[in-house]
Amino acid sequence: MPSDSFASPASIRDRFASAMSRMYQTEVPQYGTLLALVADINARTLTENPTLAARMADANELDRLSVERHGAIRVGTPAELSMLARLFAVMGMAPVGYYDLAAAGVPVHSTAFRPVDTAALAINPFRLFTSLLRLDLIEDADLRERAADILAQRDIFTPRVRELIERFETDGGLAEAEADEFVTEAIETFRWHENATVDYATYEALAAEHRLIADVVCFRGPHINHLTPRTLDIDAAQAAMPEYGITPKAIIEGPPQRAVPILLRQTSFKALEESIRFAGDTEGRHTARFGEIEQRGVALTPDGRALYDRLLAAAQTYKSTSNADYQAALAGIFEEFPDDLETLRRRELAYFRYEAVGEATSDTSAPTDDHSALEALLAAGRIKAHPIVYEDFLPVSAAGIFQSNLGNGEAGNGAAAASQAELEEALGRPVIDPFALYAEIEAESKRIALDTLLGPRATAV
Ligand code: OOG
Ligand code: NI
Repeated sequence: MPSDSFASPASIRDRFASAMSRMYQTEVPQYGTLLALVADINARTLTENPTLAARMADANELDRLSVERHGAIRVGTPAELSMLARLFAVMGMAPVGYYDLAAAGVPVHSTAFRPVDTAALAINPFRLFTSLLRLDLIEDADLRERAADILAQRDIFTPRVRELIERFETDGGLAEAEADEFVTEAIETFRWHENATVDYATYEALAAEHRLIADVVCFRGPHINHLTPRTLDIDAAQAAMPEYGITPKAIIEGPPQRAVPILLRQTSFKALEESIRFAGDTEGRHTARFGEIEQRGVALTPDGRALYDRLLAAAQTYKSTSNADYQAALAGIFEEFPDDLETLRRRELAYFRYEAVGEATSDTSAPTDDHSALEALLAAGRIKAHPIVYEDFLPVSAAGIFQSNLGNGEAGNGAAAASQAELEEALGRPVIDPFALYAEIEAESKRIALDTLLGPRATAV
């Protein structure tokens, strides 16, 4: 089949993201309310802040604002993760980053499946935070085996989605009708089932070890546990939640409010208590599914990230206070972090995408080394620097989100060593280093901008 009759991975991802959103709104009506709240706040923020509206339009970021979402799922076995990696590849999503949550007492390690290049991100940046349960962290050997046996008996994929994934892999793509069918079949994996696969006693035993273990092991599949729209003002969204009948988690995770937002700020509403039917027809309750809001800022370089991690660690002792007190303490501590785009750029604390403005000129006075040429063209307004949006996650924030939905004080086994190699073995490939992706986007945009204005030159940076 000629490749131009294939549906593009980005368009399959786009259809999948909206199908997931529709399914989740039906499953968790409060998520629909959250979407309405975020849409209201974004509209108000853009009206009140025309500079932000203009900057986002200029960077081609307005269109994707309303489709911006991430979700999260948790799987039980390496084989499940391996098949998921193949399923996400159909939609142009690759595993980026490694997150060790065991350090925070959550017995999983994770990666994020997401599109990686600028064009794909601009169409639809949908990503899924995907965690693999670490059964090795269950101390009781009998319970560990029991969990492994239960997981070995389930198949979280429909037979048809397996066929379509194989078709994609052999043919190099899916035709339009197959792509639609793929989306319909793929979302089945993430659907909620109110019937547990185990009896109540087994559920209780696993939940006593860790609530997350029960959530992963006792159901037919990795139900989507939250979806997350992107807000332009998370403080306003957090404050407005009670008015919309939503109870927010205690504090907003991530950096404080700033003139130039960095990385990612997140808050969520508490997981719903849902009724579950256990084998043997016992009825019980389970909390797993919630809603989250994110506000994204500029991606940081390794230097910027080291500064962020140091300042955030200094703020942890204030976390038990109210959100207002915590945010005030955080803002004080983060005064050390430069808060204007130009300083962030010059000190190489954040990543930027460069764009040439206008046509090439035969300006022979242009400096020959790339660095000076770039600075001169920026100063002359002939090149623009757009902050690159952070597309990934933050381990400390993720731990806070997990914990707020598992009941507070769940400690677990914090001592286990991280094992990126194990996760990669299950994935069948290494995870992509997020810093390398941002650095590549920056370097490539710089080269194209300079070539456009000065013609291709011998490149010396
Ligand atoms: C994932 C929690 C992490 C985030 O946005 O940091 C997360 C989970 O609860 O499965 O989604
Ligand atoms: Ni999340």
